[in-house]
Amino acid sequence: MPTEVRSPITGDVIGSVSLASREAAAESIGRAHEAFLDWRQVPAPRRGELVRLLGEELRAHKASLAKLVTLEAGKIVSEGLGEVQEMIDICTFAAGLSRQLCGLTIASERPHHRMMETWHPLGVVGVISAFNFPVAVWSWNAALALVCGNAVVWKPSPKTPSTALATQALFERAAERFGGVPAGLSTVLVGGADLAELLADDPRVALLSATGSTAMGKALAPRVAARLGRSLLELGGNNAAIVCPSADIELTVRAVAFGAIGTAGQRCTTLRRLIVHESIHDSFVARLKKVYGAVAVGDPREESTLVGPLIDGQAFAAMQDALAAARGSEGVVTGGERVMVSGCENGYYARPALVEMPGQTDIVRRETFAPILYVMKYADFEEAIALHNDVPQGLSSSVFTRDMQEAERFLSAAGSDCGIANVNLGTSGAEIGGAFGGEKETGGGRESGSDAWRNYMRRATNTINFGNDLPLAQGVRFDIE
Ligand code: UN1
Repeated sequence: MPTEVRSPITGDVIGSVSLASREAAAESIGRAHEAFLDWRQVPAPRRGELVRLLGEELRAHKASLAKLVTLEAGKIVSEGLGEVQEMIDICTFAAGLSRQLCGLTIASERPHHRMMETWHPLGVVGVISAFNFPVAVWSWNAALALVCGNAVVWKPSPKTPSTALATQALFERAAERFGGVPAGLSTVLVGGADLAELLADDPRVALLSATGSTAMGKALAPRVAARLGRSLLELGGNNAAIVCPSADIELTVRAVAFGAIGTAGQRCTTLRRLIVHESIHDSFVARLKKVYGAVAVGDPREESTLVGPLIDGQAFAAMQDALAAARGSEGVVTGGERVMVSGCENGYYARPALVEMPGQTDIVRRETFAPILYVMKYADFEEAIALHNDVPQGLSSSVFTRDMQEAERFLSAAGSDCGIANVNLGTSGAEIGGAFGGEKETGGGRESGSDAWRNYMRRATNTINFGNDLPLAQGVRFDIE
């Protein structure tokens, strides 16, 4: 069944793609499982070679894939390129990692015994990704999953299927150059929630890695759990920054602008709450208002544009609802109105909104996937941290300060409760080298760098006896003679 693809830039239909039926999806999972059975026996560094080749294809086609990201997700040119760069970076990382999938060697309490850990491939990895990072999120999962010896079945957002199909085509080129890649090692299934549920329910999907809203995670995770499968969740954020009296104001303004306005507020790491010390609050807000009033909203293909469109009319309506709720709780809203862009009249463009809030009301505690920044005041640093943590989500966070004590307190066990905590930089735009993800309703998953690869493997503990006796652990005696 074909479905229309629209560009958020103009709201126009730019193509159509076929939706995968449930039967076809189940068949793809089956083929992926068959592919896994072969792929797991290919030496990991050789698997890394496939991912290195994928990185080469991405490098060669960076500009055109980025253009497609711009067209389909509405990202500005530089952010579209940045998204593909993240893909290239994770391929480089994963190719190196393919020679470092190592476990521990552990001292045994028994004489002439040795213990060690071996990491084995896991199985089929299901990847569900969102419209806002239509291809990078797949690559964080797929690059690691593939070097770890797994097969990948990808259900991209139905709002951005073309970028997924283009990425799959690049994968196939890399596979062809590699030679002998088992059929079905990586597949794309275009479809909606029914296919996500199918991936969640199928016991052949060893790991389901899902990126998107908390509501989506809450719907899928229990299904995976019901079959005692594994899930890796990267869900909603409600990221905040604390701006302290000693902060470098110019640096902070730039960081806040990129964090809150960049990607039209449609990153899971977007800065959504700002907690500013009362002594600098008014001057800081005045400075921000100037930026908000001047920032270029428009066609993301134009070099001067910094804020492109929202993904669709629904996103714009959700933004307006949130602003109405904020006004209803005595919030003072600057911006937030629709911007009509010539030639793009059916696109939904909005001026980013700055909302001065008297406190952290219900609407502030919710994630609205739009460029809305709620600003609140604080007097005492501990109070700021409490406010910071008093939301259901726990993805990314920042403190802006030159005071070492404040910085360290923010990073300490009693500080930010997020998976990402930064000092003097924004909440968004993380590098692939670190583990990416967050706590609480963000879902607890970690993707991308550091040791996130372990999510994509199963651990075996091995004990080897190289002696002639059979000593038992814990000194247990069991003499049968
Ligand atoms: C997302 O929005 O789903 O840290 C991920 C960032 C990007 C990833 C965002 N590297 O903003």
